[in-house]
Amino acid sequence: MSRVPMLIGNWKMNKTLQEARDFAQRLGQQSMHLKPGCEYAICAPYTSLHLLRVMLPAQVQLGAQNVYHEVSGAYTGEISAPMLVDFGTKFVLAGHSERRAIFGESNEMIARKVSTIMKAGMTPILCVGETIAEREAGQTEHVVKEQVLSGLANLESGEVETLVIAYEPVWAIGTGKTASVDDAGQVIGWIRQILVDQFSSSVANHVRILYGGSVKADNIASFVGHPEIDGGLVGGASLEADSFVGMAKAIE
Ligand code: G2H
Repeated sequence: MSRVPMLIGNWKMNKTLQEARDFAQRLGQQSMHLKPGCEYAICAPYTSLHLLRVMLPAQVQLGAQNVYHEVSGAYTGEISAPMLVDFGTKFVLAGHSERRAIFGESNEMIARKVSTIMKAGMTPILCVGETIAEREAGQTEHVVKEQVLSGLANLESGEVETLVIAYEPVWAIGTGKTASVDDAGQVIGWIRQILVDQFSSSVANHVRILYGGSVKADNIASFVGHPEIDGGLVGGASLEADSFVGMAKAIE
C-alpha cells in the first residue's frame, strides 16, 4: 500500500520565541512548496508551541518532544498529554535516544508515554535505534526489536496502525554520519516484519516508519526513495526554514 510520506522536524532544545517567529514567517513565505501529498510537522520546545500554532502554515502540524504519563498532579517540571492537546499538538516524540541516554528513560517508561499520547488522541512517534557498540556487536536487530515491542506493549492493534516509528541509529545522530540507504532500509524492513509477526500485515502496512540521523536536503530523497522508508525525522537541518523547504522540495 502507499503510505503518505512525512517530514518531521525535531528542534530539540533550540530557538527563542523570536527565532521561532522568524522561522515561521520565513516558512510561511515559501509555503507553496509544501505539497498536499506529504505530511509535515515541527516538534518544538514547549515554549514555542503556542506561537507556532498561530504562525505555522496550515500544512505544517505541531509536535512536542516529550510528555509525562500522568494527567495532572504533583510532578514538578512535567507537562501532560491534555496540556499538549490544548495547544493543538498532533505528534509527540517518545523514546528519542537523547531521552534514553541523557534522561535515563527505560523501555517501560517509553511504553507508558506511547499509550498516554495515543489515548489523548495524538500520534506517538516512537524512536528506536542501536548504538555503535550494539551495531558492531551484531545486536542491531535484537535491540531494535526489543525497543519496538516494548514501546508498543500497551497498545491495541487498531492503535498501532496509526502510529509512526522513527529508526534513528544513535551513531548517526547529529554526527554528520548517515546510515546508508540500504542499511536503513534493511532495519526498517525488519521493523515492519516485527509488526507483521506481532500484529498483522495490514497493521504493518499502515505504520509509517521514518529514518532519522543527519538527514538533510541533499540526502533525504535517497532515503524516501527506498520503498521501506516513509520519510525523515530531522534535527539540525530542520532549524532553518530554507533547509526545511529544501527537504520538502526534495521529496515532492
Ligand atoms: C536525530 C535527528 C532528529 P539530526 O536525533 O531526531 O537529529 O538530524 O540532527 O541527526
